[in-house]
Amino acid sequence: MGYLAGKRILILGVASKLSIASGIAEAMHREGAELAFTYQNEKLKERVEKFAEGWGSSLVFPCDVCNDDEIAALFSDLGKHWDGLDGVVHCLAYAPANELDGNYVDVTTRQGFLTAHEISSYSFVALAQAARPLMEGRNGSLLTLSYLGAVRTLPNYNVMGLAKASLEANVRYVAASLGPSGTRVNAISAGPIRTLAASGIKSFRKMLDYNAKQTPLRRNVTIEEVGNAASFLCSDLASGISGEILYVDGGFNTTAMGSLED
Ligand code: NAD
Ligand code: 0WE
Repeated sequence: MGYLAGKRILILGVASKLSIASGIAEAMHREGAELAFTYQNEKLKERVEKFAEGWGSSLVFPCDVCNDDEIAALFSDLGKHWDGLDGVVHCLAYAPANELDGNYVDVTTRQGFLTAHEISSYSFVALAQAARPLMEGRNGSLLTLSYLGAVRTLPNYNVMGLAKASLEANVRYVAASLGPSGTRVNAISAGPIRTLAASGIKSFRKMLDYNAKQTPLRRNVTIEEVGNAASFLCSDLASGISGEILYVDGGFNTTAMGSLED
């Protein structure tokens, strides 16, 4: 029996088979979880429904996290199928493309800053709030995805770095808030992975190559590896872990100079 048998988990952020959310769904399905999914907009609906079917699920709901009504409807509809919820996986982020290309001080705008923080950080506490009634008294957990740009600078990540810093603080505050009712709250800080969100980024290939060379494991991580860590964190095996940022990055964050070889 898998270590997520009997757990009901909602996953937000599947957009393609390359999505980190898809790696998480695959691992959680393997470990016996019952899954539900959301899609951001109508364009993604059928695709997400097809993926969901592959993971044994017909529970697929719309949810653009910018929309309060869609967040409310998501949990009210989910509640018609499930009498409780053991996990929510928040696997989404967005900043307007012009914010992620160029010198930070040159390219940052008020609206870009607000959008990045709204979608990439605020949405996490909004979902925690809306999920609370279904999660009450089940020792469940919330999980989100961060990146090292939250705590170190790198070219072009720009305002997304600030939004991830906010998201990581959000993890700690939501953990403090929901801990007394038994809910754990964590993040995985993943190394760079080629996904749809990454394919829009200039020089991403170069970054992946640099990263692999400078990482203790001398390679990049996969969505399968992130999926396994996510399954662990949402399982009872992680019952003592909350407010944590777990790096799944081959050790990259632990080095100041990874390698002198070229
Ligand atoms: P992805 O493009 O596959 O997924 C991003 C998801 O965000 C998509 O499903 C998209 O629909 C969703 N989204 C964007 N705006 C939304 C909104 N307003 N409402 C609802 N959903 C919205 O890319 P990914 O790389 O799998 O990204 C998932 C998470 O992983 C993000 O938080 C990202 O920051 C994080 N992350 C990615 C990497 C990487 O290198 N790919 C590394 C570390 C962390
Ligand atoms: O968090 C991310 C990517 C998030 C992201 C990606 C896009 C591309 C398309 C947010 N918003 C958008 N907006 C778009 O229009 N990562 C950790 C992957 C990533 O993105 C980078 C990186 C890395 C790594 C951007 C610049 C530099 C490095």
